[in-house]
Formats: sequence, structure tokens, C-alpha cells
Amino acid sequence: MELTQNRQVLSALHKTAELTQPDEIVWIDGSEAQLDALRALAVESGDLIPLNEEKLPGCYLARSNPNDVARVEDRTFICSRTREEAGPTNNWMDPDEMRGILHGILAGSMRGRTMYVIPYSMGPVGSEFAKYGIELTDSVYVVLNMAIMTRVGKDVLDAMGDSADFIFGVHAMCELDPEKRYIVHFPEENRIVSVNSNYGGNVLQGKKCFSLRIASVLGRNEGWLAEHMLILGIQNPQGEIRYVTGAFPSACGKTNLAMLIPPEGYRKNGWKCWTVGDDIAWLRPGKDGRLWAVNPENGFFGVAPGTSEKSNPNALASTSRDTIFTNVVLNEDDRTVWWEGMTKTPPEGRLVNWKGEPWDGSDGTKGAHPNSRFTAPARNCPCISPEFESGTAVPISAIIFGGRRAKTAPLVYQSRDWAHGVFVGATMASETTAAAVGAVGVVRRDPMAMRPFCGYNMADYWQHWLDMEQVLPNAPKIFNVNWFRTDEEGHFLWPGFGDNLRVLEWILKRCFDEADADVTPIGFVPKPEDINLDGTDVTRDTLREILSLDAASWRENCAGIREYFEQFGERLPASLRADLEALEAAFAE
Ligand code: GTP
Ligand code: SPV
Ligand code: MN
Repeated sequence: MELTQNRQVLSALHKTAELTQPDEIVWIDGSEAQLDALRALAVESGDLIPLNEEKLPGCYLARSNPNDVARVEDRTFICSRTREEAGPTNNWMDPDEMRGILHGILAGSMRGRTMYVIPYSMGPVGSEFAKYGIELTDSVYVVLNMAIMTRVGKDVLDAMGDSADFIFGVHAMCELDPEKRYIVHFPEENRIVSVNSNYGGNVLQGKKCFSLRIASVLGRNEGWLAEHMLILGIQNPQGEIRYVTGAFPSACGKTNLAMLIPPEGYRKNGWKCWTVGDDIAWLRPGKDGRLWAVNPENGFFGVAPGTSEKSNPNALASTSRDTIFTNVVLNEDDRTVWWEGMTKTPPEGRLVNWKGEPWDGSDGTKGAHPNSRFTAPARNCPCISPEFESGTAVPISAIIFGGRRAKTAPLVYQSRDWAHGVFVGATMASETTAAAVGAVGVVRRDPMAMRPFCGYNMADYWQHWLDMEQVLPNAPKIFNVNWFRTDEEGHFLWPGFGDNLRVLEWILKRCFDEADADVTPIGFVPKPEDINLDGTDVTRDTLREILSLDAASWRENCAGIREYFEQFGERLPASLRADLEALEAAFAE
């Protein structure tokens, strides 16, 4: 039975059904009973493996096709009307040409299968900032993951009513053929199509496809920002909660910072952190001229490897029930899961690696895929912020950009002002990770951590950021951090994780005029005595080293930025060009 009378929804649905020819159409109503039945179906088909009901209640393991383990950036397209609109950092194809290709792939693709209709909401249903989507999919795995990551069900359709204001998406698994894999966005039509994949950000369309690529275009048109950012509330001993957002590229520490546990000394003094979001922030100017943030998601699609009781106990607690694990190690003896970095060595027992093969770690291979993930409900997180569930926006004091840089970027610095902060974000670079298919550890430019997620011309996106200053008389201060500076042997010089609060403390002090700084060509750098090192084994000399600027590597950085900026031609905002020239002059030999 159709769960809505919305004519746009029904017509899009019927057209897709005619093309893909599913045997059956099932509407996702959001009830536990229906989700339970789908879990049982997935267990029966072997798509999900039920885990230990006592140790991991409601949890399942999924294994993806080994050719389908991460986002595929080279097969992700922004099909705006013109190539210029998509810009030089996006793949583009003429929308009609792409429609033709997809039509061919989708035709008959759901024969013998069921098409699920997922009505979903980004943000609490009916809340001020919520936006709605429909994803049609032939994957039960996608339904069950979307039911964790977003709010799904009939109440979304009720809230939509007759409105045509929704994002429409189609996902078909097809043969999981990597040659025919396409993740396509039609920003002018609010439409998404994913084919031949069944993995993460490729197919859970509420996440990167809608909430970043499409929403970034909506944000430009409507005067707000859709960003690849965590949102964190930091409560000081006086009981005040100040909020920051952080944009780090994929697998560079957002989830970890979002769930930060203060170091012991801080905890004793009454510091506490609250998670509002770990991956996506929608940012809007408020009447008070401040920037306000909401997290449109409802769960965490987090990187498993490296998550441990020591590094991120809140993430681990979030996965203690009602979680889907993808591509991790299964312990067949007690039906629990494991991944590299959970404990020093794999557990005892009959272990099976992410490909489903017997594994004991002795051959040097990894048991879990480096981009293995958990899909966990946000409500499980012990430090979830009350503002998360209410969907109330939180006011942002600081925006923090950051990346993985073995050298060059110091532990932390502050931009001179908003426009210079946009330059700092626009010139971010980071070593690539396993979150996307391709080489790992190569330094690439990743502006605002949005290189794979900006749905329009990156130069116009920077201009939009610059324009936001006009409506933000009380704009957040903008910072850059780098937790990943290494010594000659490649060891991290900064302990990271909970100890990052020491840096956040300085950042917040700067926002409230409570700390001094050194003026440098790249911006304001902390005086080494102003970062609290009590309770760490970091020496003042090490800190001095990771705050230092090496002129030669900054000259090299400037050359890289200049080359990167070239591709935007006349569209590059003048202030970014001027900031680059000033930086070059400051480091000139
Ligand atoms: P996406 O979900 O892909 O967007 O990733 P993310 O930005 O949320 O990254 P996440 O927090 O999952 O961290 C990815 C990896 O970075 C993990 O292996 C962490 O252990 C590691 N990491 C996170 N924070 C730190 C830190 O402060 N220092 C160091 N050295 N490693 C860190
Ligand atoms: C990322 O790659 O930034 C992720 C994982 O958060 S995915 O959902 O696959 O995009
Ligand atoms: Mn991400």
C-alpha cells in the first residue's frame, strides 16, 4: 500500500519502477516490526550475520564485495547543466548523456528483486531545519543502515505532505560491476542515482550525496553552509558550554574529536565534552549574527580500525548495541567482532577476516579492512548532547580546519580574520586515507575537507564562504590544527585524542580574548607556555617544535597552493589570491 498521496513522490516512484521492474515494492514505514522482519530477511539471505545477543545485542556483521569497500571519487559525478558550474575539482558529464548511461544500467535492474521506498529526514522530523528525501533501493543493507543514520518512515511522508521540496534518489546494486559504478548528482533537479555499489557514502544517500553535495548547492542558494564537520560542545569548570565545529578530511579524526574525553586533570576540574555531530554540520547565520549548527544525521558511520577503549571509549560504547559492523573480523567462537587497534593483538578463537576467510594475523595481512566501519545509533553515545535530539541549533565559537600533515602545518594556529580563515580552509592539504579508493598517504589539496563533497564550483563555494561574513557580525574565529606532525622516524609528536582538549582550550580562550599569541606570517600561533601540558609527557621543547614554522616547507606549500589555484582561473576570489601573495612574500628567500 502506498504510504503517501504526494503526486511528485508517486510519479517519480512509478517511473523508476517501470524502468527497473522490481517484482515488489515495499514502503519503509519506520516501525520496529518491519525493520525486525528485514533484519531476519537479511540474516536468511546471508547479507547480515547476527552477533552475540548478550555481548552485542541487536548487532550484525556485514561483508561488502571486496571490489566495493570505499567511496569511489573517480566515479562520482556532479551533472550540473554546465561543466563550469561543477568546476575543475568535480567529475562532470552532460546531464542528458549521463541520464542515457544510467537509463541503460537501470533498465530491468531490479527484476526478481524488491524495491524499498525509504522516506527519510535529515534532522528531526518536523524540526525547523529538517530536509526530506526519498531513496529507492533494492538493498536491505541500505534500508537498515539508513534506518540508523537518518530518521525514516511514514512520519517523514506526513511531514512532507504534498510538497515537491524533497531530494529524490535511486540506488540499484546491479552486478556491483566497478566499471559501471556511478554515483551521480543532478543538483538542478535535486536528484541522486547510485548504481553498482552497495557501500557507505556511495549508497547511503542521506549522507554525502544529499547532506553535502546537494545540500551545499541548496546552502549557496539559500544563504547557509553544508559542511563536512563535527560539532562538539565543550563544558568548562564554570559550567559554560562553548561549541566548535571541525572540518578534517575523511579518516582524519572527526569522530574521535567529536567524542573526546578530557584528560584526567581536566575531568577532575570539571571539564566535560558533548557530541552534537561527528561528520556533517549544517550551518546557518542567526539573528544575533552568530553562526548556528545542527547535525542532520541520526547515527555514526565511523571508522572501526583504531577505535579502542583507550582511544575512543565513547565510540566503542556507541557500538555496544543495535549496530551494523561492515568488513571487520568475526570471532566465530563467541560471535563478537574485532579490528586492528581495538586491542594490541587479535583475540583467541576461530577468527574470520573481512573477506570471510579463516585468519589469525600470522601472515601479516589485516583482519579488518582499513575502511571497515560501524553504523551506530547516535542515542547510544554516552556523551550525546541534549541539543542533538531536540534538533536545536548550537552557536559556534570556533571553526577548526585540519588535516594529516607530517610536516608544514603546526599543531594549531588562528587565522587573522574571517577572509583569511577562508584562505586557511581553502588551502588545506592532507595525506589521503583508506576512506576513498586510491593511493593512501599522498598529500593532496582538500579545501575545507570538501574536495569530494562540494556540489558546485569550488571557487564559487569559497566566494560563498567569503560572502557569509556580511551576515555574521559575530562570526566564529577560524583555526587550523594538525594532530599528525611526526619526528624523523615517523612517530607522532603530539599524543592526540583526549589531549587535543589542551589545544581546544587555547582555541576557546582566543575566541573569548583570554589568551595571547605570537603573530606569524600564517596567523596567530600559541606561545609555547600557553598550552597546558600538565599530565602529559610532552616536553616544552617538543611543543616548541610542533609549533614551529619551517620556511622551506612553507615555500613549497605556497608553490603547491599557487599551482592548485591556477585551475580556477578568473573565478578564484581576489582575497584568496591576495592572501597567497602575502604568504609568498613573507617566506620569500
Ligand atoms: P570519516 O568518517 O571518514 O569522515 O573519518 P573521521 O574524520 O571521523 O576520522 P576518525 O575520527 O574516525 O579517525 C580516523 C583515524 O584517525 C583513526 O584511525 C584514528 O585512530 C586516527 N586519529 C583520530 N584522532 C587522532 C589523533 O588525535 N591523533 C592521531 N595520531 N590519530 C588520530
Ligand atoms: C567519509 O569518507 O568521509 C565518510 C565515510 O564519512 S562515507 O560515508 O563512506 O563517506
Ligand atoms: Mn566523513
